[in-house]
Amino acid sequence: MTTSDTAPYIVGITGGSASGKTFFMKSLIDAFSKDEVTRISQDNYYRPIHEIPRDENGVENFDLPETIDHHLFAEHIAVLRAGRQVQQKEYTFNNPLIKPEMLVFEPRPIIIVEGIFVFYFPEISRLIDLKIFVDAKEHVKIKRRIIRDNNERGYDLDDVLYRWEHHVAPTYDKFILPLRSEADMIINNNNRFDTGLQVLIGFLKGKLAERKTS
Ligand code: UZR
Ligand code: MG
Repeated sequence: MTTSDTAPYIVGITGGSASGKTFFMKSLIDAFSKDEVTRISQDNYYRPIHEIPRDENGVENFDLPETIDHHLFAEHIAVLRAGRQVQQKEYTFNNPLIKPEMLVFEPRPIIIVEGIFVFYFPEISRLIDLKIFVDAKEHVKIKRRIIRDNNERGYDLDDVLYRWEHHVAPTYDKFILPLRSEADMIINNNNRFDTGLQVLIGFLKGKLAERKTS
């Protein structure tokens, strides 16, 4: 048996903001037992708010690659792949009502890495074994984003629309969409992704079975 037979299998999930990456990832994880999968999200690697660049109107732009501490993110993925645990403080989207927890990521046979820039940073992209792009139409994404940002992240409608036009959409065109062609699999998520999800679950179960017999 070589080391690569037992190294964790790294699945990278990307796609535009509010395309449903996190929900897809959670649905995928639900198909496995706890000791089989670990998820590690780019969200927890945002730099502190005072380091986030501001646009010409003085609004923080969280949609630039430099907002992410990608060296640390890549290092943590590599450590997991090497079979060791990592710890990282939870990112609470600058919501003062939430107290961040210390997250503990265990090395497990499948590691899911998720975020808008996981294909973009070469240091991260080269660690990914299977690349998945979650795709959705613009109007579907913006609707989801309005609902989510209001409910979970505490932004009002004007704020969401401003960020969409000035930050989210330009980033999608510049840094995310051009990498869709690198994906091994595209999951269309305009209303449901069940079939794509089942295909992926079957593939990953096969990978786990191979490990057990090798
Ligand atoms: P997903 N983001 C926030 O809304 N607040 C923060 O403190 C940090 C990030 C947003 C970010 C990006 N842009 O579009 C989105 N803004 O999180 C990425 N504004 O997360 O892929 O789950 O949509
Ligand atoms: Mg998300």
